[in-house]
Amino acid sequence: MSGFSINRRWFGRALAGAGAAALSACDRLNQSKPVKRVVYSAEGLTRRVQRLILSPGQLAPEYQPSDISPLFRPNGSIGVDDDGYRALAAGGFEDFKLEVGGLVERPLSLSLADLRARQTRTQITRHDCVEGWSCIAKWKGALLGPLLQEAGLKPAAKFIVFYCADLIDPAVGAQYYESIGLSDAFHPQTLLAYEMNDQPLPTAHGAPLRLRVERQLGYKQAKYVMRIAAVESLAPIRGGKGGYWEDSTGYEWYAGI
Ligand SMILES: Nc1nc2c(c(=O)[nH]1)N[C@H]1C(S)=C(S)[C@@H](COP(=O)(O)O)O[C@H]1N2
Ligand SMILES: [Mo]
Repeated sequence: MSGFSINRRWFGRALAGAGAAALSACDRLNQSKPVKRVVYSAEGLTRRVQRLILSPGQLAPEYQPSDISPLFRPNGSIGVDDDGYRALAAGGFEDFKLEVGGLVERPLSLSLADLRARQTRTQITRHDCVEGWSCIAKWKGALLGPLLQEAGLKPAAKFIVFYCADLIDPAVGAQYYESIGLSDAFHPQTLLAYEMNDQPLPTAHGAPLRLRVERQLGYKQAKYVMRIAAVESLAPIRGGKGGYWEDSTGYEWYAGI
């Protein structure tokens, strides 16, 4: 699949073939209430991040509860084959801690209760997989930007990396990972979601925590997120292309839709 690149036209064709139902949901597209500005204090934000926050760019369309897909297709890993993860799941993820580190002033270690106590957002959005299907769901989670501000990004930080619990390729022992730039990280619809359709995030969809980065394709929506790191460069990480699929098949790092 090298040389494979995603563009709108290709994606449109793929959808036309495989996702007619999803497209009709798309056609019914009704913009719900406008996205409220995320509350930031000026403190601890670099100039670069301040600019991103002031002009967040395009918002992803949001949908109505009646648009929610009755069956949201799980894709990629649908669970985690790991004793540590199973123990966390057995305890209802009460002992789960999201680690936020790398190029930050104050590393964080946050339980689900801690995340619920931060700035949260609920949104109904469409997930577009590169394989040509789409589903709509309601997501609730902690906004990523304010968490990064709380941790205090160092000026050198340019990317946020998401490390997942699942071994996507047991043959080579590769865990899933993904990364985004700061404009997506501080976008007002970028969440670490712990609820899907008003229920705790199901196992198949990434329990206990997944990324929702709504202007990007499905493979950027990292599930089973355990650790986040702010970094200056993606080059030293794994295959150097910023994500499992980017490294292994040449999917584009910037999967904007
Ligand atoms: N950790 C992890 N995240 C992942 C994947 C995966 O295999 N492992 N698959 C990706 C792909 S290709 C898609 S389309 C979506 C699927 O999300 P869903 O299972 O909620 O439909 O998750 C993405 N995030
Ligand atoms: Mo996907």
